[in-house]
Amino acid sequence: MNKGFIFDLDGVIVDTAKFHYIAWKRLANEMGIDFTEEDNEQLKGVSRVRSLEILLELGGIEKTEEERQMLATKKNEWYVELIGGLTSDDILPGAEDFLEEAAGHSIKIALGSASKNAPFILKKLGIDRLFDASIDGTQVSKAKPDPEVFLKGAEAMSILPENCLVFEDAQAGIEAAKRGGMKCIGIGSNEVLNGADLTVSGMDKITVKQAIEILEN
Ligand code: B16
Ligand code: MG
Repeated sequence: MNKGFIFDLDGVIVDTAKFHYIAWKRLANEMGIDFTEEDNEQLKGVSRVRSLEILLELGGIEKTEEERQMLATKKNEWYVELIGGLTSDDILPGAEDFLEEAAGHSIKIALGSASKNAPFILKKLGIDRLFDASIDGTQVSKAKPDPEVFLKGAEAMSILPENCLVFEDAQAGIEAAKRGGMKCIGIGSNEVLNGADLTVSGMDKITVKQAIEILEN
């Protein structure tokens, strides 16, 4: 059967969460909101607009639609500045080798990320060449746990959803994969992530052979 692997970006291939945190914290502090690293956990895998809503809820602050747009743009400008220095050294352990090996097994590879900056990040990391298809936050209207991003990824690779394996670090992403009828590898801690076919702490803790076995069983 033709197989496809679909990768989330932040938390699976690169740790951009730390840069999101710096930019959101700067914005929060400007508005007098206290924003901790623990609060930042709630924003992982969540869209930019929803992240801002969560931040405003934390601070008990209300803003008009126009003000929200302005704030989200401001945060993104800081964030883009921060990720401007990303290089291949920032790829998480094991991710690049895994991608290259999978391609060698004739497995199709897609990106399925909520980030509108995903194409820029892949370019900076120098791994855009390894993807057959890329679905990012600019191409979806429904956020994870809706399966839209992964279903579009499968479609773009011309692979049936049941023959796709998703790699995801956020609980909402695992749910999205399952709702889409796909197998899923959770990247992170077993204590936090539920419902994946297997959870490992990083891309260096799983082999392509193991991944294929999970997909085929
Ligand atoms: P942007 P992923 C997600 O990436 C991040 O985990 C999440 O924290 C962020 O808010 C979201 O992208 C949107 O990012 O502001 O760049 O469009 O995990 O889906 O790859
Ligand atoms: Mg993620």
